[in-house]
Amino acid sequence: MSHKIAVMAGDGIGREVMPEGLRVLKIAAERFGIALDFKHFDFASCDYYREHGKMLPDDWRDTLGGFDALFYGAVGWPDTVPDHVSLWGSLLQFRRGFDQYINLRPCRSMPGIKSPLADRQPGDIDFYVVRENTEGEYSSIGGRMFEGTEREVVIQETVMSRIGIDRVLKYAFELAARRPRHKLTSATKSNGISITMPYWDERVAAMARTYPDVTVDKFHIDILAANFVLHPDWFDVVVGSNLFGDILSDLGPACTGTIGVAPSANINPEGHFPSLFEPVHGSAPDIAGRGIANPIGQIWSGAMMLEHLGHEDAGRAIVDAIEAVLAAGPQQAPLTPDLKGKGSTEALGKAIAEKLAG
Ligand code: GGG
Repeated sequence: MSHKIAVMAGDGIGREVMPEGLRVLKIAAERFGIALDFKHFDFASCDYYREHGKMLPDDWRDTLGGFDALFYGAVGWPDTVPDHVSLWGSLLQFRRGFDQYINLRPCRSMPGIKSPLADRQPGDIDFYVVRENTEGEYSSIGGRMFEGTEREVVIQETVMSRIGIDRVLKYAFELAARRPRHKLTSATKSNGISITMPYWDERVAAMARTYPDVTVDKFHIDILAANFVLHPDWFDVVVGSNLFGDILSDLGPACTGTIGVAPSANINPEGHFPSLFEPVHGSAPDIAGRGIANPIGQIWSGAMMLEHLGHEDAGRAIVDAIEAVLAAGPQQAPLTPDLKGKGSTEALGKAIAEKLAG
């Protein structure tokens, strides 16, 4: 049976890293006898917006709903479309419309990548950020009053629901229970944000009673961010709200050396809707068009997609190939400049594909 994959490269370096993600997926498909049927779409990009005045066609839900997974690049081209318009018009529509309420973001030291944290060695950092992905601070509920006057006021609500919190906590606890250290850290800020965050803490305490084998700690987001830098080896599964999870899942990979390698999965665990796989990084207009973007975040996201589709062996083989190429170092492998190499996006993608092919 063939897996139907909708491919949307999006904007900026999304268009450069996507071909490498696909190159590696095709090799994995050949090697493991998996049938992948890719269909490309030009929407969810600022070019599409320029032409159509919107990021997505009106029937996007019907168009994409029948796919087994969505493979996305990056969104944002602020010269053309304000960032909040492009993000809300595309990625956030997918997350909400397809109830992808888990954003799973692994953060791991990789061979050959030097962490900017002085005494860290590869292997020290190995955790997951589980980000709530459909509500929280990303509500878009609010507005402006007295616009354009000196009395101008803006307000935006944070929305936290019991169902929304419990389902992401359940996923995070289950993940922690499966991992060797059985450890879960909750990111909060309940001293300053005095209504929603204490409620989050209450739900964590309630859920913890169901998982006696999981050790739970909670940190305020400010000191947690500091501890990501000072003690990244403390963490195993870190769960947080939409905004906190977003910030921590950039900071975590940055502590390993580059966010260019970081993948993510936007998951609808029940499988009622397609899940979406994308690198953590954005469209990076500052380096777009130069062919130097690191394709590993996209390639690793492809590995997560294969695992999600039931092909753990193929996903694992892709990550092994990534690690083998990284381990060779910038003298032997065409690593991109963020990895202290002089290689191009394409050369690095090809090196990983060749390693995978064996
Ligand atoms: N690769 C996905 C992408 O383009 N991300 C840009 C971004 O700003 N994402 C915000 C978010 O994940 O909420």
